[in-house]
Amino acid sequence: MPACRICQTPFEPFLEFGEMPIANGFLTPEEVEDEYTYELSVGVCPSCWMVQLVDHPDPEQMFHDEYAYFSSTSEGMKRHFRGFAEWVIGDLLEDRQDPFVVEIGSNDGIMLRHISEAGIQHLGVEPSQNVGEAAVEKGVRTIFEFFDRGTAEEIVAKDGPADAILAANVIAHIPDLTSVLAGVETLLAPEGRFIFENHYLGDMLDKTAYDQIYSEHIYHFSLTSVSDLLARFDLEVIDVQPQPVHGGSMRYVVAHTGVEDPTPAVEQLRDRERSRGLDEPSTYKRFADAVQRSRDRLRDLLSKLRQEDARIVGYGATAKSTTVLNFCDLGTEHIEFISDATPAKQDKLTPGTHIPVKAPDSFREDYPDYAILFAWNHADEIMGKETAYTRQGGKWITYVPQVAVVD
Ligand code: DWN
Ligand code: SAH
Repeated sequence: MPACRICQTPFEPFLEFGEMPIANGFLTPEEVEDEYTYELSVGVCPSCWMVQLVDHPDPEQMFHDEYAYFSSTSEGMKRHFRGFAEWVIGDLLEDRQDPFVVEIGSNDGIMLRHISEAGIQHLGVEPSQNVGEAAVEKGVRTIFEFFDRGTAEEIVAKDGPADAILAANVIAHIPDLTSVLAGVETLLAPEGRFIFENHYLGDMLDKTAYDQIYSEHIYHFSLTSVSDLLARFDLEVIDVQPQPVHGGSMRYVVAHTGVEDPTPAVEQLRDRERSRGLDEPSTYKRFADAVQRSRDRLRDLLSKLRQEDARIVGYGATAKSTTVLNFCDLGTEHIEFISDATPAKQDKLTPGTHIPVKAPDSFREDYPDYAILFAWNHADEIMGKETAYTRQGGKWITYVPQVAVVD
């Protein structure tokens, strides 16, 4: 039986997806033969309630010099991270003399560019060289490393302690959280703040968003599990701020223990998590049943449309779509190609299912009958710019929170 990575309590998986490729492992036809796979399954620890993958690829197999996700591909995310940076500059660092900001997983500089433009001392820690180079071009000071205890010690020795450590959609990606939090404990100034945000477990369960479960998402955080984890260090959550991005995220504001009293929002969320049953195994069983139903409905809908000779394409070659496509066993017999604005994904094949990824021009030149929205978390932005498609009769298919056709 697997054991919890945080507290070593044995647990059983509640959902098994079978063999899966790396979620962002877009590949060329020549690479298909040697494609790497692993068994994707997820469980919840019955002691600290951390939801986690049983098995996962090594971080170096996922984050390297050809990482496919460039954060700045979405205008909505650019706005979100500008707002995040403005809050850090305006509120958090307001009274600090010559502050120093570190971001873990700074990607293409979507957030840190604003800290840099404000003339604030900063450092991005980013192991994926290609996306990190895009940040350097925006004036972001970057080191190409995986953040862990060792990296944190090197940063403190060279640059001193950090007034703010920022991390978006990355802490849940790092298997060895003990090393990460020991690093944060060391690097964070006595009065500093560690602010991280991630997709939120409560939203994932409520929306049956099982596509959030893939190779990079080793953990699915709740306040309950995060609090238990931080209590093992000199760290505690002092505020929680729900965010609408990525289908529902949570921002956790963390300080050294005892530095500041937690806001009432922390206790309120803790109560809500108890009443919504995040610490009850039956909650996860219900989610697993809902996932099976969602898969059957999506498969049935796409098969029916194909029998009617409808043309279906995908929109957004997301990491999330790798789980949906492989778990629902969807290939080119269902989906002709997937449109994506990321050059690094274009003219490649989707992991496992080998559906071609094409530039948005291919979508616009010959509209399909249906477009399945794999980037459902960017629905407003995408539907907003593809109104010509809808006007001429094109329909959207979504599957979160439920399988549906939208005019
Ligand atoms: O946690 C993670 C999040 C932050 O980003 C990472 N592990 C990997 C990645 O996950 P994802 O691929 O599911 O993220 P997105 O933001 O849902 O991906 C959107 C995809 O859709 C990108 O490939 C860009 C593309 N896109 C597009 O083609 N046209 C997006 C928009 C908004 C568009 O208009
Ligand atoms: N923060 C960005 C990027 C999220 S994708 C955003 O929210 O849009 C996850 C990023 O974390 C990738 O760029 C990946 O290379 C990076 N990453 C993965 N493991 C890491 C680690 N141990 N330390 C620092 N960055 C890491």
